[in-house]
Amino acid sequence: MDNSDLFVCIDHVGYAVPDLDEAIKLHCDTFGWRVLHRETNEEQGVEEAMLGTGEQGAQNAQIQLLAPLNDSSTIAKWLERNGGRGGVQQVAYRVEDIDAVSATLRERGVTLLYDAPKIGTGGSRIQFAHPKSTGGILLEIVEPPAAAAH
Ligand code: CMX
Repeated sequence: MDNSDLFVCIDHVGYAVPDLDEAIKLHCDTFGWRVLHRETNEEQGVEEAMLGTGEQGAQNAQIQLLAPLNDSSTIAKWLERNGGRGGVQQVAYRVEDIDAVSATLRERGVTLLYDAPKIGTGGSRIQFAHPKSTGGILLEIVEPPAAAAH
């Protein structure tokens, strides 16, 4: 796969937050984002909201607010490690073909967390690269559902 075919754009930046409603209020009332989508993802252990700007909504880069569903959530662990305060937990790159991109990254020595993509926000397909193989950033790779990609 050529480098120019790997990533489409930054899909979203994920913020770990202790309280989803409080975070929504801050980012919408103060910074002018709006909620595009809200859901609970039991498998990922998160309650989340995707925020967007402008008329284009999900076609623009988004912010993902991630609150822990329970104490064993990845987000609970992240918050604990960071003194209970919120912050940037991940950056997500949008791709058109997550299977091809995952194969290319594996060939290049990147450690991906899952054998096969899992289901993320709004039915997207997601994979993560471990921060130890990305220079310290938890990198999500996201293939949006077909209708949202175009
Ligand atoms: N960003 C950067 N570094 C991180 C990190 C993050 N979000 N989370 C952990 N790390 C670092 C730790 O600081 C630690 O570094 P040191 O060893 O230098 O201290 C190291 O990674 C720990 O790695 P680990 O023991 O393998 O794993 P953890 O239990 O800390 O979990 C990770 C890390 C990436 C495996 C876990 O967060 C994970 O599985 N993430 C993917 C799933 C996820 O984030 N789900 C929630 C979002 C869902 C969604 O986006 O839809």
